[in-house]
Amino acid sequence: MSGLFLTLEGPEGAGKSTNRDYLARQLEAAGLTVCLTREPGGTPLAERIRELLLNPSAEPMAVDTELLLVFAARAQHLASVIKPALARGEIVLCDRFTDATYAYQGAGRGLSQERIATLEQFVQGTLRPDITLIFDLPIEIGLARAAARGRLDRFEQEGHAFFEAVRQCYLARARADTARYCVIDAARPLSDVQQHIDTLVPSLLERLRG
Ligand code: Z5A
Repeated sequence: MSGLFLTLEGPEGAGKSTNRDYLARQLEAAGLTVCLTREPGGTPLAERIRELLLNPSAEPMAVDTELLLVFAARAQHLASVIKPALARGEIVLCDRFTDATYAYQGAGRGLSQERIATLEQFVQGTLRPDITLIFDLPIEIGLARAAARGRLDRFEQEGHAFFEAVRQCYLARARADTARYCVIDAARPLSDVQQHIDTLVPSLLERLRG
């Protein structure tokens, strides 16, 4: 794989999608080919699984079902989009990936990290993101941003403790591997966040070309 795999993570409303698009524009302006994608989803079949995961339904979804659907979508996404793009030497910018599984299904739903790690190994083999940007902010601010958009999805209907556990899981993962993770203060105004992103671009270019 000759490309670079970069993921964007963080709690609700942290600005991942906004800043993924901003970063893509910076990298494309520098002459790189960018593959923009997201999870759950990223392919027609995986987007159908996303609908199952996000849309509230009358039948409560078992936690193991949720976990397996997340990894089923990921297997499809890896095979159809991520691995081919990396093989072409592109930079893949993915809005959420397996860190979200550790945060939401692990810390949020209470599934063991070992069970998630087993599926991670099964679906991904040795493939891991090269770089993960964590957009961190107090959950009240993120939820207010998400709520301003209107109807809440199945995850956004969870309570404060769920989202705090998600946030703390992301921060703990970042502390455990400072080479891969970069934590960005996403509570600041968008222009400040994007200035921070600008400072990361030269090192991303160096890693891709070097
Ligand atoms: N999920 C899971 O459980 N397990 C997994 O393994 C994976 C995912 C991969 C995906 O939903 C859900 O799937 C997610 C976890 C679960 N949970 N939820 N909900 P999603 O993709 O619809 O939602 P999201 O990933 O949480 O993204 P989001 O809520 O759309 O937020 P965002 O992408 O981080 O933010 P945004 O859309 O860029 O910005 C939100 C608003 O804030 C928007 O109006 C912006 O203009 C504004 N914004 C952004 N930055 C700023 C700043 N700095 N200041 C002020 N306003 C800002």
